[in-house]
Amino acid sequence: MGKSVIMITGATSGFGEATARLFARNGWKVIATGRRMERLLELKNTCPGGSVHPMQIDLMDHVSIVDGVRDIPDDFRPVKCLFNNGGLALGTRPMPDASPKDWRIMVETNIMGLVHTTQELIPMLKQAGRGASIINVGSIAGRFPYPGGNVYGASKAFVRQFSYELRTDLAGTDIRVTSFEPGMAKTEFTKVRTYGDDEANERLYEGVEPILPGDVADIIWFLATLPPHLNVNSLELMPLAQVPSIPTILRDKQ
Ligand code: NDP
Ligand code: 8X3
Repeated sequence: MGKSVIMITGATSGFGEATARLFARNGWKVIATGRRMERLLELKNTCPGGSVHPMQIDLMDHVSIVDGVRDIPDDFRPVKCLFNNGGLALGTRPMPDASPKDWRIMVETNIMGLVHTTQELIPMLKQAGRGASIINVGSIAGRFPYPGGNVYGASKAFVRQFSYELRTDLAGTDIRVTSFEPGMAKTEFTKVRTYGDDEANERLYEGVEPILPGDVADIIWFLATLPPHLNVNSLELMPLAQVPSIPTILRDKQ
């Protein structure tokens, strides 16, 4: 039997990169995608030989997704696990000051990119048979609102609901679907959200022990290798230091 294959969106950094490295180390083949090809090549060159297929995809560009999937080499088929991880938040300003340009990028990436990638991969996941899975990255921001979360949080609420809808549409197939919803994690996420502010990134994680990319990789491994008759519908993960938020207006009255 050939090696199992995982396709990871957003494998150039953070959760995606750590997951790519873990799966490659453990004998899987990895289709690693993202916009930054130099990082994908670095990943390929530092993982076991032949384990990584780098694929330049912009999740905002449907055609690049279709072309990338079409060009998957035979020895990276069929894909058994799709890790829909690529995504971002842009901006921290509350409505109405937030930027419509940022909203569009978040919706195109976190929602449309994920949906298009999923549709392109379903035939191959069906072919992979028992044990196939789709793991979608939502966020605790899709459940618990916070000031400035607006469109980002809503895009992640979409991911959670879409995962449940997809699971329903795929009933009767071998494909499992999980909505994975992490909280505060130290990656490049906050740097991207603050338009490249390294200091803001460091400040946010000062004095807390956040989730680390390797923690997420371990959880994705657990999900992807569960016995094939099991489906984790959703998995919410926070660092111990973080709690589900309560509205400030109530907290101040306690
Ligand atoms: P990083 O910024 O470290 O990684 C984000 C990844 O997404 C990069 O590989 C980036 O690749 C990719 N990406 C972004 N936009 C696009 C695009 N248009 N096309 C293709 N790839 C894209 O952040 P994380 O690892 O933290 O983020 C991974 C996921 O986890 C995201 O969906 C995020 O919303 C979610 N999340 C993060 C949390 C956190 O606190 N860090 C908590 C909860 C959820 P490239 O730029 O090369 O294209
Ligand atoms: C990222 C988690 O709480 O920083 O999705 O928005 S949070």
